[in-house]
Amino acid sequence: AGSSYERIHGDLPSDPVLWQPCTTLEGPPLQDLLYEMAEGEAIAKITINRPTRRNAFRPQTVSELQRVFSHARDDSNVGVVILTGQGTEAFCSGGDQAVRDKHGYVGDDNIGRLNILDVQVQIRRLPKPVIAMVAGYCVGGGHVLHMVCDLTIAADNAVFGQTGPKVGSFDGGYGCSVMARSVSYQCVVGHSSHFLLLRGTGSFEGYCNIQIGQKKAREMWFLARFYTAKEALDMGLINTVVPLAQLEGETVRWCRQILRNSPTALRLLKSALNATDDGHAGLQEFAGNATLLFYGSEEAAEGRNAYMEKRPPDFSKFPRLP
Ligand code: S0N
Repeated sequence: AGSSYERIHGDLPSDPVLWQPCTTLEGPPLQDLLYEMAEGEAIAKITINRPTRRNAFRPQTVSELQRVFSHARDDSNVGVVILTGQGTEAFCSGGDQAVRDKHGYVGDDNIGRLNILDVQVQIRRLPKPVIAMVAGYCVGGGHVLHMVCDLTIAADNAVFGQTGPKVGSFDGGYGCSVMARSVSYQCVVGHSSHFLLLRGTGSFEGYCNIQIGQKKAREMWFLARFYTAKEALDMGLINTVVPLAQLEGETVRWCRQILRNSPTALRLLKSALNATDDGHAGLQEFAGNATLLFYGSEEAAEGRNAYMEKRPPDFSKFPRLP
């Protein structure tokens, strides 16, 4: 029984993952993060490890996030990345207010920085799916981090919200724009059925997200209320809610399903979904992928070979497709 897709691909294994510390990350040992790889599977897991501060990020945390996301991008053994927080109390509570001064968050070098914004861009542009695995509080700059991830899987104890106006901060970048453009639940269902056509076929079709959640975004920022996981799901802020005990198992199942699919199709879909909102930067990202694919063609090779062989290129055999 089951669909032909299921007959071809079989069931998703529900075996537990064996996490191993990443051994190929260069540089000093991580202080604020755990960075692990699933044994035998192309899944990386990044855990913000400051549970006594509800996994708030300080400059050290941000600098380590930059290092591990960069590693995950470059490592061809990684196909999907999970971002999470240590423990069940919090995914992340945003910037560490204890080290915030008038120039931003101050680290050991005494320089104020707002470089969590660079991490947001890294996640947005990472050419592999990034999944936020959320238990507990996901608030402030931590809430923005889950929003810039491609998917969010929440435990039933998760709490979502922006605190900025209560604590004298705000994120007017992705913190507003991505939130306001969050897809409604109805629209997500539409997209899922679209994905049924795409999965495993090695093809992709770019499409854009047109649902604007301006009213809810303004409510979330202006009132700075907290929302349950169920409310966040109904708003279209997250993808699914599962019992806390099943959070990692379900997240890994999603990862395994993603990993069965064409990495190039996933890469192009992510950049297509970004492009509609990201203006020049989105076009640049999407066009970079077009160039990457073109470099793999005989037509592009003819141009390069002709240059290297100091002869005129012969593009006559390449079709001018309709
Ligand atoms: C998360 C909350 C709701 C949890 O409540 P709970 O479970 O009752 O625990 P607490 O007792 O409150 O907390 C336990 C201990 O952890 C400390 N702590 C928690 N969060 C933080 C934090 N963000 N910074 C520093 N410490 C934190 C508590 O102080 C407590 O410590 P002890 O035991 O010593 O008392 C609750 O904790 C809460 O509301 N936390 C604050 C959430 C918050 O307001 N976060 C900051 C929001 N702002 C940002 O994130 C900045 C945005 C940003 O990053 C940005 C945006 C755009 C451009 C640039 C930037 C940038 O700033 O870089």
